[in-house]
Amino acid sequence: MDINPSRSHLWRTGPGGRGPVVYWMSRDQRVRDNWALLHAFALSVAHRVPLRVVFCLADGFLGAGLRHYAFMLTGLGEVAAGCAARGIRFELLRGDPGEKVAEYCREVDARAVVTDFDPLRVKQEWMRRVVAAVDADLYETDAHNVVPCRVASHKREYGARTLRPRIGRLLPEYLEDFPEVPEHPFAERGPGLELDVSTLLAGRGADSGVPLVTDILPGEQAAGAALREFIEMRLPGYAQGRNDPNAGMVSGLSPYFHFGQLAPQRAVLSVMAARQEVGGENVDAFVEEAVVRRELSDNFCLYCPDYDRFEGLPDWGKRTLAAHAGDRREYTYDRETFARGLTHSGLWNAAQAQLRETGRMHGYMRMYWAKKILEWSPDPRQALETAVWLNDRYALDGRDPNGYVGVLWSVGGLHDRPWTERPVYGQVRYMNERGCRRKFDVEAYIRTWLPPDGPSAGPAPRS
Ligand code: FO1
Repeated sequence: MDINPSRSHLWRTGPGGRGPVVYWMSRDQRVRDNWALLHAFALSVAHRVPLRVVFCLADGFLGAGLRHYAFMLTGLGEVAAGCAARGIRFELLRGDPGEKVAEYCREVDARAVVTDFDPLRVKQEWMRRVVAAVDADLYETDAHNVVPCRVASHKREYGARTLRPRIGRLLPEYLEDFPEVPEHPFAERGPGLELDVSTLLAGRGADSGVPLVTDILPGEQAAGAALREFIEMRLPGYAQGRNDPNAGMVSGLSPYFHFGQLAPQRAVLSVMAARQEVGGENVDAFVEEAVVRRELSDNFCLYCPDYDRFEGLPDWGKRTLAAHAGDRREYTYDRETFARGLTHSGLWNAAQAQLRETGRMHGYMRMYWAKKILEWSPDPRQALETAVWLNDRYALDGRDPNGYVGVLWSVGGLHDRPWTERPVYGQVRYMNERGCRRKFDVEAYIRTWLPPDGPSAGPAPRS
């Protein structure tokens, strides 16, 4: 089982102990198609020791709520079973990962440690603390990107235009199929760890304003089924239908990508295999989203620590928004009003209802939704904070590089270019309801998400 070594970054070397190799799972919460797990598996076999998989449950991860933990923990239950079936022990730790994972590695006298790559500040900080505390080799393996983020570019890229050719050149080397994870030769038997999801969730405050998501199933199996369903039903019209929120032509895969229950690389391999049936333009459109756009998001978050703040905007975006910060706003709302969908716009309130009720929103609507927050907030800095807060609170795939970049693109022109100057937006690309009406049946969308007899607004959120 040879894993391309350039998928891993060796953060430290050390003698290591006489215990197992530890894979500290965090972003890529799956057994199959996981380069970090495969790398740890290969290391453990080479050292003739068992493999352990640990996940540390951090309380209050960036404000995540019951909706997110329920989806994630159910998926982890499947990971625990998948590990046990291969003679690999899965352990669930709780608390501050920077401390608990280091403690665990010392307790089991880890031979070496592998963790998966995640560009978010909090994750990089956790990893640095484990690197400092554990005297063993520690590898960070990029299991999320097809072309490893640290290989694709060593600096913040200006946009898709500058990253795309670099990805294109490297794709043939990295877009390979995954080896299966076999039974471990140094298997550890014992009672498989049963994740008691309901007990684990009981500890969290139920949040009336953010209902559980029930219309999609979490976990690796469900993710595989969602991918097959997408390829059969929606990929054939993907390139066209991508901008029609009523057509439902979304891949619907982003929650599975976010929690690592599906590898973007698996999705790309499967979509490319269907090229004959579904047509090249649809495959290319999907690859652009799942590879170029997604890797550009990781690139931005890795090389720009202000990825979720006004400071992270391109200079032209900051300048133009500041120049128009004093423009008169026709409407201004605070974030509770936005959260409850109580603006003057039925279309915007419908989009917020879709996000609040389902934890997902169509890509095209997300752009319109965020841009109106810019237009109807007192100032651009508050607009950005509101959009990030709403997205992290309600979107199943919030707290993700893709989400932060999407918001900064919409509100401040990140990875976009200057457009015709206008009030409030300055040269940030403008979108409005009339543009939506040209693209899709707005009335149908509003009827779907704001049914005349349904509740007009969600309950007041506890901020
Ligand atoms: N990663 C962890 O290692 N431990 C957690 O407890 C954890 C909770 C969590 C809750 C919501 C959410 O959206 C993400 C969460 N993550 C957690 C991180 C997640 O796995 C991804 O790594 C990042 O959010 C995407 O970069």
